[in-house]
Amino acid sequence: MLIKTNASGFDHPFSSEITPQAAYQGRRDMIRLMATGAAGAALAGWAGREALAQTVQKPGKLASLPGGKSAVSGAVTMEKVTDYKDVTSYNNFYEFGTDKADPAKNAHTLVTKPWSVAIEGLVKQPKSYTLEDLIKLSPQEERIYRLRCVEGWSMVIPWVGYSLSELIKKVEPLGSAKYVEFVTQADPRTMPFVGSRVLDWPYVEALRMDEAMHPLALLTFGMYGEVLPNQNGAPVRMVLPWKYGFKSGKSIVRIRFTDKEPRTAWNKAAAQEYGFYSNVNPNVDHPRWSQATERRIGEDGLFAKKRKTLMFNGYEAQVGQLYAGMDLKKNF
Ligand SMILES: Nc1nc2c(c(=O)[nH]1)N[C@H]1C(S)=C(S)[C@@H](COP(=O)(O)O)O[C@H]1N2
Ligand SMILES: [Mo]
Repeated sequence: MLIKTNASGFDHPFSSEITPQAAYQGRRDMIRLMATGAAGAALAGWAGREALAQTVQKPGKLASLPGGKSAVSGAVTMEKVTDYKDVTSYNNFYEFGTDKADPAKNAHTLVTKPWSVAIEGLVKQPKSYTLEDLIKLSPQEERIYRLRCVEGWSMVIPWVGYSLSELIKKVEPLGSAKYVEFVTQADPRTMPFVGSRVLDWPYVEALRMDEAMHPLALLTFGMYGEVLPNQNGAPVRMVLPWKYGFKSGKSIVRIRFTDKEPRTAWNKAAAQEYGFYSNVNPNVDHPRWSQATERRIGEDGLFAKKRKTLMFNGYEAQVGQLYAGMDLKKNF
C-alpha cells in the first residue's frame, strides 16, 4: 500500500501485514517460552512483536490531507489518538522559537527538499542517503506511540516509519561503535532561532547502541498517514517512545556512530536537569518539578484529570531489560 504525499512528491511505501491476532499469538508464545525457561533467547523477538502489537491495521484508504482527521482505526492501543490539530500546533522545536506556538508559525521556512542524511563515523558502509533512498530502505509501518515531554504533557500519535535498526544493520557498525548520535540541520537562513543563545547548535541527541537497535526506536517520515509537517520534524526524525520527548531529534541530517558517549544539546545546556538517558520515569523527578503525572494534550478541560506517568512511558515490558542493573536515579 502506498501513502500518497502530494506536497513532497514521493510515495511512502507502507506495509501492514501484522494483525492484532499475530501479536496476541506472540504473547501466548512468550508465556509458553517463559514456562520452559527459553525466554531469554526469545526476548529480542518478543520486543519486536510487542512493538508491532501497537501497529495499526489499516482498513482502507489513509487519511486525507492537512488539518484533516486521521482515518486511523483498529488500533491495538486503547488510547485515543490525539487530534492532528493539537499535535501540529503545540510543539517544541527551538530552531523555530521557544514558545509552543512558534514552530507552527515559523517552520514554513524550513526547506526539506532536497534532503539527505549522512551516515558517518564507526561504520563499514558510511554513505549519504537521499531522503528518497532512506525511505525505500525498509517497508514502513504505522505505529501508535505515546510521546511524553519532560515538561509534563503527552500525546498519542500514529507515526509512520521503520525501526532504526533496519538502517543500522545496512551500514554495519564496527565493533568499536558504542553510541549513535543524531544531528539536526542548523541553517540560520531557514531556521530563525539557530544563532540564538538558547541552545548550542546544531541540536544533537544520542543513544547507546543497544537502545538504537531496539525495535521501538523508530526512524519516522510521517504521521497520520502523511509526510511529517515541518513543525514536527520534517522530513525525518527519531521517535523514542520510552524517553522524554527531547531525545527524539527532528529534521536529522547526520547519524554518527562513535565510541564515546556524545554530549547532547540539552545535557550541554543543563547537565543537572537533563541526563544522557532521559528515560520517562515517574520515580525520578526533574530537579524543578515532579514527573509523577502528565497532562494529555487535548484533554485540558475544566474536569480533566492528570494522568499517572508510567515507567518508561508504559513501554517497560519492551525496554526495561536494556537498563537491568542500572541505577536509574544516577543514570537519569
Ligand atoms: N531539532 C530539535 N529536535 C527536537 C526539539 C528541538 O527543539 N529541536 N525538541 C524536542 C522536544 S523537547 C520534544 S518534546 C519533541 C516534540 O516533538 P513534537 O513537537 O513533534 O511533539 O521534539 C524534540 N526534538
Ligand atoms: Mo520536550
